[in-house]
Amino acid sequence: MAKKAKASARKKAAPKKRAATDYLADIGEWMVPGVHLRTLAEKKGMFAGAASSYGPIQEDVQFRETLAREYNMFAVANEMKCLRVHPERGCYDFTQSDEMVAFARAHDMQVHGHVLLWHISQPAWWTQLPATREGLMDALSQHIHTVAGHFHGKLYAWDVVNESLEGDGTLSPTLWYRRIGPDYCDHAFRWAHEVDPDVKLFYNDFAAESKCPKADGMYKLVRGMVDRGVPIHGVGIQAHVSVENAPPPDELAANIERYDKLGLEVQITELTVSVDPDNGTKEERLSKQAQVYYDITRVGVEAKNCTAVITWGLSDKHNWERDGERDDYVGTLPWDQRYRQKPACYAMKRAFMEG
Ligand code: 9MR
Repeated sequence: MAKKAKASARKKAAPKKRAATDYLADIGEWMVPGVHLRTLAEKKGMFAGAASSYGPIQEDVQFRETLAREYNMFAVANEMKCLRVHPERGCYDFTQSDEMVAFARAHDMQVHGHVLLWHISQPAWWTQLPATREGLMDALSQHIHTVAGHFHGKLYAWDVVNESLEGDGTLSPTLWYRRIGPDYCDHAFRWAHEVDPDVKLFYNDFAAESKCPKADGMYKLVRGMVDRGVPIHGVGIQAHVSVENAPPPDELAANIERYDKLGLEVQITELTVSVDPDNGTKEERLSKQAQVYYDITRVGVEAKNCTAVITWGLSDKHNWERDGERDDYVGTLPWDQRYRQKPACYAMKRAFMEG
């Protein structure tokens, strides 16, 4: 994968708004065999990624084929979480996560690992540890050393710490924060780096796309780590957004750019775009959704330090945000329930081409 070496020479114009109906009118233009997301992303020195859990890859041939054909990065949605790989203290199970990494390697996809430290999807044994700082430090370092060590050399990136911030930008009062103190993130990154010095280590969070206290809190947290010499290499901006409250492209661009000044990579790690089901006809909603996919992807393509745009899922058939069985259902992902490209998918492709 070529780095985005020529990116700085590219024009940094703000994305221009496309007319909302363009995608529907222009779909035919994109029906060209061989124009896959991964091909377009590779031309920009980037990754087009999708996250999945084990089930769809195992059971759904169409899912598997679309993933392998269209994407050059794969994010493991659930199977590297502590609950899955480390359900009892000292008992690890990498069966599913290993199969998923093997699938990605067989199809020439890089893997974005998720996640070493998150207060959700934790097994109960963490709360039963002796209530000392040392006890928790010991358990946490063993977990990170074992899991990051197991995947040594096999991943492009790890989300080391996920969603540790409150809406006001301060650290949440999680178990780690209360028992270890605010430097628990530093330790987590250092432990991961000790066992896999080549994997890129990311801090990942949501609702930190545009100008807001949480985005500033995330920047402050990350800048502090850089200043202290903590081995952090990137920031994941999740981008679970809605049409009605989409991040202004200029704010997202400025947010990504400030991490470049710290020497850090950024990835859009969990992109989904929901749309109010009562907000217009199905066609209008698909079109508005496509505009947001376009805007976010284009900002990523134009930012010299953004290396991936990853959607949290691929097809609305396996959509974690599914909202019932309405006939005019518009899911949040780029492919519909029958693996047809939605306007959102064409919009991502256009953004990779035009950015
Ligand atoms: O999509 C994931 C869902 O299947 C899991 O049940 C849930 C809890 O582990 O996590 C979801 O993924 C989340 C991700 O790990 C972190 N960012 C928000 C994602 C959506 O909730």
